[in-house]
Formats: sequence, C-alpha cells, structure tokens
Amino acid sequence: MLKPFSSLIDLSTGFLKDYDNKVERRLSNLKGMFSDNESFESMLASGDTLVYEVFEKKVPEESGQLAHAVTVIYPGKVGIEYFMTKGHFHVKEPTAELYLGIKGQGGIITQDKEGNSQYLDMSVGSLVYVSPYWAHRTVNTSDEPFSFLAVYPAEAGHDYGTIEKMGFPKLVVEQDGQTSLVDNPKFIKKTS
Ligand code: M6P
Ligand code: ZN
Repeated sequence: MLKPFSSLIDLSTGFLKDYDNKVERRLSNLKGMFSDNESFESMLASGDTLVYEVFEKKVPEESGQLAHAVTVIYPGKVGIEYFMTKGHFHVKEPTAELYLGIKGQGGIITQDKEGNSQYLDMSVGSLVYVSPYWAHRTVNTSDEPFSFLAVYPAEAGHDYGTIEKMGFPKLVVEQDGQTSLVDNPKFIKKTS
C-alpha cells in the first residue's frame, strides 16, 4: 500500500523539485498540431526545440489514486500560435481534472465531443476545473515559462488520438501584440 508522501514545488521557479518521472515534449513530438505547417517545418529545421516538460509524481494507475504533475511550457510560437501541450481527452471520459497556475501566464482551451469550446485565462493562483468529458490543452501566452499543477484521477488515461484527428475548435494566437482566439480552419467536428 502506498504511504502518504509529500513533494516540493519551488514557487520562485515554478519547478517540482523531487519528481519521479519527466516527460519532455519537443517540436517534433507536436508534428501536425500547430496550424501553420510551413512555420513549423522551418522552425524544426533549425532545431528540435523543447516546448514543454511534465514533472510527474508516480502513483499507481488505479481507482482512488490522484495523479499529479507540474507542467512547464516554455515561451515561444509557431507562426502566430503560442507553444502549447498536445492536449487530450481522458480515456475514462467521466473524469475531471484540476489545474492550479504556479508561475507565468497562459490559458487553457477546452472542448467537448460536440465541438463546444471554452478558453480560460490562467495566471498565478488560477484554479481551473476541467469538467468530465472535456478535452484540454494548455498554452503559454507570455514570454517566460508558464508552470501549473494538474491533479486528476490516476486511472483517467490520455486519449491523444482523437485530438490528433480533430484538433481544437479554436487556436490561441498573438495578433497585434494581443492574445486572441481564432477559429481553427482545420478543425474536424465529430459527425456522429
Ligand atoms: C497536465 C496534465 C497531464 C498532462 C500534461 C501535459 O500536467 O493534464 O496529464 O500529461 O498536462 O499535457 P499533454 O499530456 O496533453 O501533453
Ligand atoms: Zn487530463
């Protein structure tokens, strides 16, 4: 049986100090996810930039356990679209997730299976509840690393395939120095 344990987030840097596992996501891991393919390919040609890292605590992937991780999204854009996570639905769809902004500025774009979408700004202290059935992707809208904590049922699972096929209904972009949401021209709405 898992004993109670603690870990430490350095609030001055936004990093989790004593993580058990680190997932690195580079540009090449996000192929096809940014809207502007030409900018993506030319950026990739000059280096496989680190886009974000997920620092995880290990807990068993079973009912009753709470998975938790700190994600740091580095500043950057592909074309006008901000650096972002892959985004996912949960494999076990009726599971929620809670986010807490730790450092920097960003936002979370969500969508349900009908193609409804909602964007929520995040800054230090923002507490975001992602309801069951809603896919979620986080973006860094600033010029410093954006760090947040996520807590979710350990058995939830990540469904990346659906997002790879459909995308999100909106893109989070910088236009005239402002963060804006624009329609994703490549979004594929579920028909059934
Ligand atoms: C948060 C949580 C994790 C997720 C991570 C990166 O920390 O939602 O479950 O893995 O963000 O997002 P993604 O898996 O979509 O790349
Ligand atoms: Zn999730």
